[in-house]
Amino acid sequence: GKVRAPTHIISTISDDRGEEPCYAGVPMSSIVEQGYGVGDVISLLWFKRSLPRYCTHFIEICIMLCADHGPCVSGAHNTIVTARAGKDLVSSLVSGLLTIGPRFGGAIDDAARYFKDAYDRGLTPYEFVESMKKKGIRVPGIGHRIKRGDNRDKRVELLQRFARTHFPSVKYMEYAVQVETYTLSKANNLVLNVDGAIGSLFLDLLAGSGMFTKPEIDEIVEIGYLNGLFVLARSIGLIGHTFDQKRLKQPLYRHPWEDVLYTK
Ligand code: Q5B
Repeated sequence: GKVRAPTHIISTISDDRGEEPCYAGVPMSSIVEQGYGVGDVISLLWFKRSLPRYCTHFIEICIMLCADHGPCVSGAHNTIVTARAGKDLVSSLVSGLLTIGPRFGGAIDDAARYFKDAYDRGLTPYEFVESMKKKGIRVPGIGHRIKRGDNRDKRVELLQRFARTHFPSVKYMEYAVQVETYTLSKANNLVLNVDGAIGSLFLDLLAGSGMFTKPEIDEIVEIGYLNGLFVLARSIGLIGHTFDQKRLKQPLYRHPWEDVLYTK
């Protein structure tokens, strides 16, 4: 019979060998002609399936509202400094992207992991938060540099409103809100932030849509897909900041001496 030489790469998400590229088996002509959006393309290439419209709409809302948060956040600051050093688009972009991590924008996966574990084990918010404190771990998805209990993050409210209207269940989000109620009783800056809102709501999307088996959900949470949403979204803003600095012909950035505490 036929003997197939062993391959060096296995790929399951896309195929460009035919007349047109296919994403998870869906040809590009269907994607264009049937009016697919970015949320549908993410569903195909990340999750290898078409998701219901409310899910793809939710993904698109996450992308839109994480696209930028002004010039002062870590990522935009790095991108601006890099662009002003005369570097190219890709260098400026990755310089900003490299700041995304556990403190800034990259807490979505850990928020999902910890909220899921705590909810599934039936921990009360008090037990969850205090157990994290004992371990010396900050609760991912909680806390913000400028948002407060009396100045909530509008993005979080928008996500919550959408999910309460369109999702079959928001049990993980409601748990995250209960955690926030407890953390806010400790300090006014310990709000549910955008990472925590997306992390908890994506758990609800995975569990409530009926599109994923339990082992698939566990694998998605374990591998950590969700920081990808912030990385993808914020790239839009970081590219914008690069163009902005170049358009403004901004000179090399040098931080002012007055803003440094020189000490021994
Ligand atoms: N404390 C975000 O901290 C921040 C605590 C906590 C328990 C917590 C912090 C944190 C978890 C990671 C997370 C995503 C570093 C944030 C984002 C995107 C963004 C950004 C933008 C955008 C802020 C003061 C006291 C201390 C701490 C305690 C703080 N957080 N305790 N669990 N989670 N969160 N990141 O203000 O007793 O005085 O020692 O790590 O979810 O990145 O817009 O800027 O779109 O770009 O620096 O929105 O919360 O506060 O470090 O001075 O802490 O609160 O232990 O207690 P801060 P600190 P104590 S969204």
